[in-house]
Amino acid sequence: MTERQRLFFALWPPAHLRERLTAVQGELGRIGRPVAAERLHLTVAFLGNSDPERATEAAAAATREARGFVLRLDRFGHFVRSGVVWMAPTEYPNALETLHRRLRRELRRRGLRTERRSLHPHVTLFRKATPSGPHPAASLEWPVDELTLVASVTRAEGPEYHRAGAWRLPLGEG
Ligand code: 2AM
Repeated sequence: MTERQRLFFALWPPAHLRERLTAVQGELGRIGRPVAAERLHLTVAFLGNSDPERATEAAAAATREARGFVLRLDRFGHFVRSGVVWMAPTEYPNALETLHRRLRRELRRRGLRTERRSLHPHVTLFRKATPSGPHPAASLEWPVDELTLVASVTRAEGPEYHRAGAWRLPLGEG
C-alpha cells in the first residue's frame, strides 16, 4: 500500500468554461470567498484519506468502457450550513450516474469507500458565502472528456490540489 492521501475524483472544467464561471462569480459580487479559477471543479466521488494506488486501479477499471458526456450548468444553489454557493446541472446524463456507480463499485472492491452515498453534482463557486439578491441567468455547456483523481493538501491559505491521475472519457458518436 502506498502512503495515504486526501483524495477525490473530479471533473475539471476546460479553460473556456473556467473563464465563464469566473465571470459568473463576478456577476454574483462579493458574497463570499470565491474559489480560484484553477480550483473550480465538480466532485464525482470523495474518498478522504485513501491509498492512491488502489484509487488509480479502481478508476482504470471504472472508465474502461466509459464515454464522455455534456453537462449544462444552469442552476444556482446555496448550502446554508457549509456556506457554499454552487452551480449545478438541473438534469444530467445517465453517463455521469453510471460513472459514479462504477467508480464506487470498483473502489468498494478494493476496500475503499466514498463518503457520500448519492451523487449531488455541483461546482462550488464561493465558500463562506451569504448570497444576496437574485442569481444571474446562466447556462454553461461543459463537454466532459476526462475524469481526474485529485490529492488535496491542506494549507493555511486554503486547499492545494494536485492532479494524481486522469482517464479519458471519449466524446462523440455512439
Ligand atoms: P464542496 O465543493 O461542496 O465543498 C474537495 O474537498 C472536494 O470534495 C470539494 O469539491 C468538496 O465539496 C468535496 N468534499 C469535501 N468533503 C466531502 C465529503 N465528506 N463528501 C463529499 N464531498 C466532499
